Amino acid sequence: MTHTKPTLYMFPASTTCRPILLFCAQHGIELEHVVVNLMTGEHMADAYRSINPAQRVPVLRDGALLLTESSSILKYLAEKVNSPTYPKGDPIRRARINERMDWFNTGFYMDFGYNLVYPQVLPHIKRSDADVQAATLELGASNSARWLTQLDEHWIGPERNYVCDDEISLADYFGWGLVSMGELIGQRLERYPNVTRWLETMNRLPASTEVNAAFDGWVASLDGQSFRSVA
Ligand SMILES: N[C@@H](CCC(=O)N[C@@H](CS)C(=O)NCC(=O)O)C(=O)O
Repeated sequence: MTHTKPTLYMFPASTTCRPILLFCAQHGIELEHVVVNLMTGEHMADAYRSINPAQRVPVLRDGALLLTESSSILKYLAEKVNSPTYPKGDPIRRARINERMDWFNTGFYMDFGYNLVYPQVLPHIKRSDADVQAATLELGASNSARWLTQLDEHWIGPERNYVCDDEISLADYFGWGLVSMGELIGQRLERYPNVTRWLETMNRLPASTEVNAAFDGWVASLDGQSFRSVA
């Protein structure tokens, strides 16, 4: 444990950085921010490759520790401040939180993020062939419908406030970033009332408006464009 502030290499509007920024703001964790501009390709430069060979944000530097993967960063920070959102001494609740974070990180993010939202809003991820782009979006949209249905009916359901139970957990912070990225493509969520209710709860966290400022600006800049979304 160090006494200097950890440094977060991040892009403020990023899906995987916003959960960390929100978690830290809600827990009073101070970070030094180093902005890596994804829009100008700073993450592809040699200087950044030496920090993260995967050339993605976020990365956390805390003393000798250089940590990639947003899910791992959230867990590390939660451990450090002994947060009840990732409770020590409750292996069953932790297992549940890990399960839902893995679910968001693998199936949901791959389809909703990399096969549906990103190819439409990030030029370097858009497929150069129009047919391949259309097929990618089709796959992303149809698989995302299944993931959103599972989140709505099975993980949250009509009875729970959050994705694991009635207490906020790391899985909620993480999932909030991933699901809310749908705003970039104007994703409507009326068909998923429990997801809608949960997102509203997360968006009421005191720090969420400030954390979302850059993201909201990005959403506003895309207003009026037509995108493929989950039907
Ligand atoms: N598995 C990684 C994924 C990180 C990720 O997808 N980062 C995006 C921003 S939200 C990124 O850096 N994208 C750059 C690119 O794809 O070129 C994590 O969870 O940290």
